[in-house]
Amino acid sequence: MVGSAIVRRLAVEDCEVLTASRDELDLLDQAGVRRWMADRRPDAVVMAAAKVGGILANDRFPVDFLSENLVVQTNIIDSAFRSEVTKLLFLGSSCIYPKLAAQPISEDALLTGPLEPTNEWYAIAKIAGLKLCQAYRRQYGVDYISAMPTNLYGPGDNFDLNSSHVVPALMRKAYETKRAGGKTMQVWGSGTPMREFLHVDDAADALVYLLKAYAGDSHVNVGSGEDITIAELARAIVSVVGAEATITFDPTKPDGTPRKLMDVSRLFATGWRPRYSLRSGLEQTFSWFLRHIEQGDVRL
Ligand code: GFB
Repeated sequence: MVGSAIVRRLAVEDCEVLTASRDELDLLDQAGVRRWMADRRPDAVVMAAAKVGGILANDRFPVDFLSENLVVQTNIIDSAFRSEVTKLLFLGSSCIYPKLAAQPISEDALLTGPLEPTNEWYAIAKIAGLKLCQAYRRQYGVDYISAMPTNLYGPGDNFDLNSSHVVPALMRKAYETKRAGGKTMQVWGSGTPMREFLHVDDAADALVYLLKAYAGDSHVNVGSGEDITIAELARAIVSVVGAEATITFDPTKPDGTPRKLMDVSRLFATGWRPRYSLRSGLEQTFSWFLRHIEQGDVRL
């Protein structure tokens, strides 16, 4: 989802975009990644590839989230350095911050407290990735930067109910409830956690901006600066989809972090702002979802 959005955004820049599809290159294969990088010799690398998933997948598959991300990111960052890439943008996640960090969470909150247990494996990998970029900068003087996006959603998202994040999951549930003429829609957890959402095309725009304009040691938060409860999000999605469903809550599923609103003042100080409101972003995503169900590339 993020890689495709960055490719769409880079289409209007004066650059040639090199991509590596899953069939073409296994990012877990160190020799393959080194070969790819040495053959292509890019001027800059954006590292959007990662093993990602929603709260349940993170909780159930800790080895995959920790180990695959450590291997993939180390392969790419190390190969980029060996091929004399001087600019690299590493993408992390807002879950790198302590579970109970003061809100909004500034970049300085990193490593000041214990992580949220459902996704600490993924968070540890992402912290290692941003530290590796800092280490390369410190030891070799290369301009490797990191951005920490908030919860992203949009075209190209994963709509599988067991592994997806909350926005695509609830969009699919609302759509299926409406289609079946159902009257209730189930939301995991208590509905009280708060989350900050950013449309992936806004995220891509911010990331390309950072790639062009930012060259600092610290990672930079990328978000919308606003958050809502999961119950409010569920109501917004039900309304966008046009389902007439009452929301019920499943307390057997985890809530995760109670709140993770990021302090985006560093990014906003540059003048950058998202273009989508949450409502317009959900509407855009839902029309993409409907189009792609028709085309058969989103399967329910
Ligand atoms: O999006 P989500 O899976 O990830 O869940 P996190 C956000 C909140 O939505 C949690 C609730 O409180 C979930 O319990 N939720 C309600 C649901 N209904 C659903 C549903 O049907 N599906 C899902 N998936 N959630 C992830 C991390 O945390 O955020 C990753 O696990 C990553 O590591 C990502 O950092 C950005 O926001 O809790």
